[in-house]
Amino acid sequence: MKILMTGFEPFGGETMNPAYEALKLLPENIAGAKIIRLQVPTAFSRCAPAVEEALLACRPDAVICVGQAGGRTCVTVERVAINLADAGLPDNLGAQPVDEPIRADGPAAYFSTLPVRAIVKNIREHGIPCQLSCSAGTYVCNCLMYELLHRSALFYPHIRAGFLHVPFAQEQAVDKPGGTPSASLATIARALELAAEAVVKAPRDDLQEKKGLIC
Ligand code: PCA
Repeated sequence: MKILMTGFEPFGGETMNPAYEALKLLPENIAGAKIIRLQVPTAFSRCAPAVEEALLACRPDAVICVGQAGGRTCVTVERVAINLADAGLPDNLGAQPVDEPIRADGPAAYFSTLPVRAIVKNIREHGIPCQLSCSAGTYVCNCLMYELLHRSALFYPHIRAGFLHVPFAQEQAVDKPGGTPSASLATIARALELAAEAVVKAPRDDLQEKKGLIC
């Protein structure tokens, strides 16, 4: 089994993105699965093509995309991506869509095809806080999740795909107001490792297949 794990470039004035920094700490092999890492541009127009290029080159069985959600208190597993781009700040190429559909002809939303509950359970059972999330936001992460699920629904239905958000790394919180939530890169990396392990071990019984929940 092969798992493609992606993390974004730094954005919004940050000098690091904990998503990709944590991925760099992961082993090459998790629970027997080969891990392929990819850094993705934090740009609405570039993120999905970059991941699709890697899909075609690596032919993974699953894709776990990861992004920074500054302000969140723990690792969160996203359940749904929505067909909306609404950026509170410009992306790394200066694009700042407002109230735009990601795909004018696309459905309103896609559910993650990763075993989201099994991921949360595995991370929590190893002593790391983790929660399900019902919103990946409306910025570049949601765009990548939506585009990935759209493309996989149409062209790569055998690939399980979804998204995790991670909090700021401790290094990023040093210069922010007291109380800004953060986690160590080692903890974030361990959570991502446990997420990959859950994907390897969980049977393929995701929401879409069980309940036909493609909206
Ligand atoms: N987080 C942003 C985009 C890139 C990233 O790591 C987001 O949540 O949309």
